[in-house]
Amino acid sequence: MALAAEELKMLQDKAYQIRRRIVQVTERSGGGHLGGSLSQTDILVALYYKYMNINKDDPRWPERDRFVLSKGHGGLGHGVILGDLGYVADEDLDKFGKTGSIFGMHLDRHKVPGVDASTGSLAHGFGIGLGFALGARLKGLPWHTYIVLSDGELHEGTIWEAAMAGAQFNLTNQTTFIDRNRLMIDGFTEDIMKLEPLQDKWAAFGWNVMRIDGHDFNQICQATEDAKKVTDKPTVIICDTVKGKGVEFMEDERKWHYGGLDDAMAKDALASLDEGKKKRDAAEKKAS
Ligand SMILES: Cc1ncc(C[n+]2csc(CCOP(=O)(O)OP(=O)(O)O)c2C)c(N)n1
Repeated sequence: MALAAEELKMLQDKAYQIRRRIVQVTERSGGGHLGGSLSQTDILVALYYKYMNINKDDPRWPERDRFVLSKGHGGLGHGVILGDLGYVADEDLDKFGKTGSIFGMHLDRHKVPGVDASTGSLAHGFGIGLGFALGARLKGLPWHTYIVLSDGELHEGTIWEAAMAGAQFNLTNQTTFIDRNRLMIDGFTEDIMKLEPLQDKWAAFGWNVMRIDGHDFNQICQATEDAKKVTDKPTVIICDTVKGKGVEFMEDERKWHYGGLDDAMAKDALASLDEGKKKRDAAEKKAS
């Protein structure tokens, strides 16, 4: 499936705007988890702007699709999307992480409208998300649950306990995405604790596994739709991504897991994002 050109451009432009805002919020707030917020952006944009059945005027609408950012430190990027959709005010976002703000580094479902699960202690969000899926099944309700994991989280045993439960209960009314950016806080996953072959591990735990480029909207959307057609196993989509995606000097750099930006660095980061967009627009023009 190839997305229509207009829709593809809408998603790409949205991801560009979200990444710009991630940089701006970080500059204003003093610091944030930039690398992982930038790597997860395209996955979240596809879900929030194409797939999720939600209502910003009624954030707790009982039948809404559920979203769990199990990699809770990506709350910066998640918060920016909630701001863009109108769940939270711009002024609140600009106080991200500050004392008295509704935004801590990890989003709190009791403070930030639109957040279904408070996460941050890695790996626990996965079980919460699978619980939402099981809850929908038991109650006969239609919501679909979307869960986003980081690769670093997969080092936690809790993930694999939950994975077994997901297969046991055949939770096909959820889709799990892994932001496979290969980097953690202190280095590459494969240097610290090997995860590959990751597809084989998930398959052995009874899951339907797909592996895609997590920055290619055609692939993200195709996989999201294919996942819903699978009825005999729960699906996990391993998304190969780049930590710091879009800001050249942050890409694949461990030190940008968390950081602050002064005025000059923020300008450089925005210029890098603008340059990427210019190149993409030029390539699109040439192709059309
Ligand atoms: C249970 C738990 N242990 C440790 C941490 C501290 N911590 C925050 S982020 C992180 C690793 C981040 O790497 P990864 O999970 O791969 O995230 P990404 O690269 O997507 O940002 C760690 C260890 C935590 N939040 N929770």
